Amino acid sequence: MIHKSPIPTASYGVLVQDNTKSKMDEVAEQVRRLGYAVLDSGLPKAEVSQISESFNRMREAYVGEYGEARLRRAGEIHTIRAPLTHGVGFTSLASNQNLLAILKQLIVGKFILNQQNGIINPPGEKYNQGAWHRDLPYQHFVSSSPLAINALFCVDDFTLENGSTFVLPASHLSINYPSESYIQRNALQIEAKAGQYILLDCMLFHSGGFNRSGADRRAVNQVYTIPYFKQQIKLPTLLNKGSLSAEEQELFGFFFQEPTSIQQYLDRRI
Ligand SMILES: O=C(O)CCC(=O)C(=O)O
Repeated sequence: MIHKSPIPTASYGVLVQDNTKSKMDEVAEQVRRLGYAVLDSGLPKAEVSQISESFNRMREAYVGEYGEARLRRAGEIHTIRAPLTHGVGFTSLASNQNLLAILKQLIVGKFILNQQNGIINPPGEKYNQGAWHRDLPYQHFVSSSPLAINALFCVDDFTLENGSTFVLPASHLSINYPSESYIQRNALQIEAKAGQYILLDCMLFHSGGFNRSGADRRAVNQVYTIPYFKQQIKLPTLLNKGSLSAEEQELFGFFFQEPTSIQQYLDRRI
């Protein structure tokens, strides 16, 4: 951002101030205040390329399995549900250590992965994420700390041309969806590199942009919530528990499934 004069450093009348000691603290503070920030995954370039290749293979297999016509009818042709249940590479995007460190700062207490989706923003075409929404849709409230965070992993660079994500800064702190004129005056488009996460407080209004480039713009979102929220798809029934660490089992919801009987509830209490 360009300023006409230096940003003042002095203040008065201040009794309480936030402090940051690291880059991670800065990211967390920005998510709390503005509702969005960009976070480095720390993944080497070679791994990001592998994810990019796996993404295309997974997409082909997914469309093969569920059928293009059916996915189009369901408005799902640009989405791949639950990539981590399809095989290689995508579990680690959901349990990335930089990401978990930030989530621990942002969400008070325990959290689980509510959903993971491959998202394709196709060139020159509308798609299902290209409209303003909250990731807790139909919800109108403010909370003092986030109940849900979306971490959108950029498989490709997110650029102004290929429809990188628009946000309405700080809109997670207001109940209503703002007026048309407010949106036009205050929307910002975020740029990020392949291998970075765009973090969004799930109550922040955001929208994918129109892709004017010649290529797909791909991403994998992971939405984390406090465990009181239902998962989009019951992940523990689709994952091999034995292949996951204890931390991943907790993260993917294995310990938070609702008991199916009073007996099971009582057994768990003991
Ligand atoms: O595709 C995008 O830029 C936005 C994705 C999105 O809206 C979401 O993950 O909820």
